[in-house]
Amino acid sequence: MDIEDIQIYVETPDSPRLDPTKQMPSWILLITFMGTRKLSSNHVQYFKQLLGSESAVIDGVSKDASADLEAFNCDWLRKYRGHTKLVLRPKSTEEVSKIVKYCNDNMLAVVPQGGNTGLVGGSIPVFDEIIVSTARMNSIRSFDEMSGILVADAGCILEVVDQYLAGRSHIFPLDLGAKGSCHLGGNVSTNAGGLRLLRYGSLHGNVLGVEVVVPDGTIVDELSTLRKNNTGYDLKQLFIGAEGTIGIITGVSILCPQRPQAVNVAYLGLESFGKAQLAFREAKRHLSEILSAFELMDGISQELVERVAKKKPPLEGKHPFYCLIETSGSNKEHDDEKLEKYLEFVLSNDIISDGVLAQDETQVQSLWSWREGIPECLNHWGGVYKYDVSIPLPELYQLVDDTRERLSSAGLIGDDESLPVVGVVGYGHMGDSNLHLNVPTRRFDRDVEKELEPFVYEWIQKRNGSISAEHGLGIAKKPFIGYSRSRKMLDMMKDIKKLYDPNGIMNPYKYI
Ligand code: FAD
Ligand code: 2HG
Ligand code: ZN
Repeated sequence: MDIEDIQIYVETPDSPRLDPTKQMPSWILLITFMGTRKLSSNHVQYFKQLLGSESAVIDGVSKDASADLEAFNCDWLRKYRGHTKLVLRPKSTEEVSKIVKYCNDNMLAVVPQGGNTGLVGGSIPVFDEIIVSTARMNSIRSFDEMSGILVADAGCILEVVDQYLAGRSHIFPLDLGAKGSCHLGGNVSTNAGGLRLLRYGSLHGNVLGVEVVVPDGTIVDELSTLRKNNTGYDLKQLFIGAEGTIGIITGVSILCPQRPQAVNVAYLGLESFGKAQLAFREAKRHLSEILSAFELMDGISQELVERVAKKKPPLEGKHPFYCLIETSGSNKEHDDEKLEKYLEFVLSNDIISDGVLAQDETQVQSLWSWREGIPECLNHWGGVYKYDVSIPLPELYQLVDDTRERLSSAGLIGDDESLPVVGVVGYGHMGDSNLHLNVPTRRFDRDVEKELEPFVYEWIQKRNGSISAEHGLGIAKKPFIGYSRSRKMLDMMKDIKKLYDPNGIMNPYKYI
């Protein structure tokens, strides 16, 4: 895309609102002008004194620190680039509070950043906003083995916490491919869904409390460890999925289930999406309480993983669709028997064409890698257009077929290096009716984008689906929220933002 193709629309409090449900070029950059100020060396001096240690401040204002700032200014998809000149890495909630208060008093814009694995550009500054990273706030505060309630700093890495819990026979109720880097605060702020939502439910149910620094610097300590508390509005829910727009989460309290003693994984080959739906229906019937994941991968997703990761596929032949089923329970014999009966049933009734069952932990991990490894493998070429949608199950895959048809008719897909699109791929959390439509490309390309948007969003709107099932809005989906939410809901969201962040310093230009 050329720079002159980018249309910048500056949204001020008085300007007419763009209607995202009307056809609008997606390369428009929507900027809400908040009137925040520019960073000076005096400001940096204040933060250095406040945080003391050298490693707590990456200062690109008084010197060239571009190499150190690079990882904070660029997202996982290599699609969004910020221009921050200052990264602050506080160690405590009190430090976060003082930073935020100072920023609010001085009208300095802030972007909270956890593991920077978000997929909608939410963790990257649009201009030179200050990044407040939670990386040094990484202590587990308490864990009660009786109730399974964990209280931890927002900067704890998900996988580290899960390992801690494994040593205490518990499991974190969220698991996702980015677990080695993402932070609990980022997980809660994006209301991440992940691979086992089917079993453990959403963070809206599992998070019991949050500690948050709101934009005026006040520390709101709502780190409840109660499962039940019906005393008034449940305000913590506002911060779950708020993507850093009304405060910085500094601590979370969360209910963690007992770790299952028996885990089985099966990887199935199927001839159609219709059969995948039957396999899912039968999985619920045969496996009911032990079913912990039901994931869908189409044939092309697995071919691309094979091509990029250069490994031998789990099944001999090629199949149009694959499903990964996981069971988690407390009695190996009982679970094995149930799963074997299920596999017998789906094979003998021609629902699946082939299947393999993991025999040990290494094979469990290996089968999961064919599902979890998809996003990384698709990132192998120039870039990926990503749509994370929720639509009723019967039509879930139709979106992939229709998108493929559209891009083929436009002559944009192929093995020829001159064509932009490598393929149109569908996979996701079938058990939650959540599809990931991914279009890996050799380069971000305006012709591809014109075919995809608003086509995909209109397709979803017609089916009353959601344009963002689990990844959030960030900057990528902000202009399109109107496809899934009514004007009234948008107005109420804007009222909340104005109420808690009247100066507009928290993660500006994004979300709503
Ligand atoms: P970041 O990327 O740093 O930030 C995400 C957003 O939250 C930003 O808007 C940021 O400003 C805000 N934020 C971060 N920390 C805080 C805080 N402490 N307080 C307030 N706001 C904060 N997502 C899913 O839902 N399901 C998946 O299965 C899934 N799989 C993934 C697999 C891969 C390989 C990758 C790269 C990403 C995946 N994601 C998935 C997306 C991403 O990992 C999640 O959204 C994750 O929860 C983000 O956590 P983070 O710490 O990296 O947050
Ligand atoms: C997953 O389920 C993640 O693997 C990432 O949500 C999906 O990259 C994507 O589109
Ligand atoms: Zn996902």
